[in-house]
Amino acid sequence: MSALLNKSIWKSECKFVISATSFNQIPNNLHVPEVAFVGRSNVGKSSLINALVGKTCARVSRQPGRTQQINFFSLNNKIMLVDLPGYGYAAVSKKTRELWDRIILDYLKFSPNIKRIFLLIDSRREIKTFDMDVANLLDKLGLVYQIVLTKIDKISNLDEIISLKKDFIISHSAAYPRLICTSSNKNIGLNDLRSEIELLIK
Ligand SMILES: Nc1nc2c(ncn2[C@@H]2O[C@H](COP(=O)(O)OP(=O)(O)OP(=O)(O)O)[C@@H](O)[C@H]2O)c(=O)[nH]1
Ligand SMILES: [Mg+2]
Repeated sequence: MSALLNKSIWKSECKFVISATSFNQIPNNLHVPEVAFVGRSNVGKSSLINALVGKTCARVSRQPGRTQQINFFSLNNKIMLVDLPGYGYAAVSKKTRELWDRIILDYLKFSPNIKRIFLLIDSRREIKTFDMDVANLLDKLGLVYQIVLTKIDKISNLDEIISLKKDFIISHSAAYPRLICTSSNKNIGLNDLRSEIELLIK
């Protein structure tokens, strides 16, 4: 069930603000609440941002490893949607993987404006070691994250999957209790996610 949506935010233009390949390239004067989309390569982070704003802001690809920087997109200067590179993509060099992991971790640890982290999990896949590592780190840092299932148009056993993911949520102290199930392709769960984001805007 979604709360009332403040449609004006979602009707406003989604503006690309900046792309950063390291934490110190991120300007420290943004002062807008941020929501970050984190997850394995190819899980659907960029697609979900595009679906939320109703246009192609973020680059999407069938090949994992599409997003290679942190990209900031602003909605009416009220909220920043932050698209991160994916983790766990084996087909890039160790050096590149380490670079992406570093920028993801630095951003999560040091960004002052993060209001919520959406930890995306492909509904067809189990929660993997990398996801666990991120969740454990966020628990340790006390940063609230919310599990978002992606690509639910691809599955037929949603109830079973929800129940497994709920066990994961219960066992993680910083995991926000509400699970959101989405499909960017079929526009499922987008209003649920939009209303969560709206609650974070002052
Ligand atoms: N069926 C289906 N496919 C999706 C959905 N969301 C994304 N995809 C597909 O999954 C692939 C990866 O999507 P991206 O949005 O680029 O994934 P990403 O997490 O940003 O990937 P990286 O930038 O490489 O980390 C693309 O081929 C998308 O079309 C969805 O809801 N349903
Ligand atoms: Mg991407």
